[in-house]
Amino acid sequence: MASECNSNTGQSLKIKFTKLFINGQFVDSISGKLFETRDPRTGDVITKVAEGDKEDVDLAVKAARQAFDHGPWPRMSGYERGRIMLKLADLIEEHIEELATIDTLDGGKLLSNGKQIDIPSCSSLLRYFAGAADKIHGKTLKMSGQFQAYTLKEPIGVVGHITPWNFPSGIFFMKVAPALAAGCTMIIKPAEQTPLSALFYAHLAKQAGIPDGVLNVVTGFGPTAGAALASHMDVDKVSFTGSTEVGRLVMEAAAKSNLKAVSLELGGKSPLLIFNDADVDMAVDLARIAVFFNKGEVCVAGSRVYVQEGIYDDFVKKAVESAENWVVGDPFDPQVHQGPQVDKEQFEKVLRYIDMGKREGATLVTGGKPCGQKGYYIEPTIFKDVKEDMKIAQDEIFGPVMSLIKFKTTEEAIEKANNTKYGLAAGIVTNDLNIANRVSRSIRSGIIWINCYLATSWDCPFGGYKMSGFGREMGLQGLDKYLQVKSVVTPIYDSPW
Ligand code: TXE
Repeated sequence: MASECNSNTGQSLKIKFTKLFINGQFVDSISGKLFETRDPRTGDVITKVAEGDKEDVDLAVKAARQAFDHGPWPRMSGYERGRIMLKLADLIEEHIEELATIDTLDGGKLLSNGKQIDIPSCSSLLRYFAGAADKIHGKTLKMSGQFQAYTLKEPIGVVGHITPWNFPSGIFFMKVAPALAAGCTMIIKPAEQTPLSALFYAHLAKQAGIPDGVLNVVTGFGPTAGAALASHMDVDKVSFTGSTEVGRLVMEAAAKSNLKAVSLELGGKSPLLIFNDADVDMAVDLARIAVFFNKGEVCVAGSRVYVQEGIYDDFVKKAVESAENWVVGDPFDPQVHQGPQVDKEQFEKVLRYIDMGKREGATLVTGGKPCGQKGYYIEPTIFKDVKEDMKIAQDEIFGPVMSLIKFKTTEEAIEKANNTKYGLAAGIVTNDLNIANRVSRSIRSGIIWINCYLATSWDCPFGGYKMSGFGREMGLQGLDKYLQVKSVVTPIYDSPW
């Protein structure tokens, strides 16, 4: 199936892949059903995509099981797997423009970010884990008594990856790259809002030489296709990124089925703490990126901004000016900083929270309204005088909404920062090394940025504390979660040692 799409700025894109990818082939869903994926700039349908359900997941799992139990992928050397992954990385680089365009059209992400950040990071993730594929080693153990042992690191098996829509490419490879390196086979269920790039990656994986059945993509909805994957008896692990509510369902499904391994990367409400000694202009720039980058649809968004009382008023004034210079518009336009929210549901959710903030008594200092005649655009919004117990200070809004809260002392800042059910990230802006060290050790979250924000890389583990989930992605820890450890024990007689 193919269809033509034109953006406001004239790009023309032919959508090539809209079917499920199972056992190396693009196929219709068993039911023959299709669902629409929409352009968030207008709400118009881009194309229709095959709607996978339980029966399709069964087929994909069967293919992945066969490829794991009898196929070459887990059995070939890590070096050989790495070589094929490097080929896939090269193919992605050859298609940067097209892939970035797909994610912009499907998810409203800035094309410039896609070309410079999202898509290049996919090839980097593949290259990093390709390099690790032939360095997966066990250990030798001198046991007590007359035994010795060695450990084998083996791929965990068939993996189900359930991904969200905010980084359709990056999160796909945060999961797929380490799983491939480990020798796993897999089924990916991309978010229904942004299914298109995942299907393109399936096509490139085949071209790169990844054997049939190793990488399958089942597009469809969460409560059907996603739930079928999480509760499948023949899936050995499920790796999920999405909301905390659905993370709980995925874990329940895993527990109620075959106790498959689970890793969860969930929501956040990350604090950004700005101390009196900070350079206010620099802090404002960081806060703007922390909250408004990718239209606030970022799990680590620093949406609770705590500012120490000495610079609070100055910060508020400059933050408002800075938000008002943040350009909202067509994400294909290189002058634009913020595109539309991903869909109508998220657009309405963000507007509901803005309304709630006003009703709760926070002071709206800028933004607060949709913008444009059509599509899901929202003005960068700032509330000041936010109180800890307000919903806008506690819930993940996942939109361009900054909540400003004043604090007096470092102790108070730490207490407030930890006053959340989440624990994904935090930021600290100060030149005082003692404050930076003390606060970074006191905050319960998986990543702390000091005088920077959103800096991530494939070699830096990423994941949450508390209700932001567990398990780390990226880095060598990201590889470990796709590996099992087996101890092999043997008696040893007459050893001199
Ligand atoms: O997420 P869902 P939604 C947060 C953010 C956002 C909210 C809701 O606050 O506003 O979640 O977004 C699949 N069994 N994050 O509703 O539903 C679904 O098809 C198995 C934070 O889009 O969690 C999709 O592939 N799978 C987050 C994926 O789960 C199910 C990124 C995520 O969708 C399922 C996204 C089920 N029962 C949203 N139900 C982050 N951590 O970055 C749904 N899914």
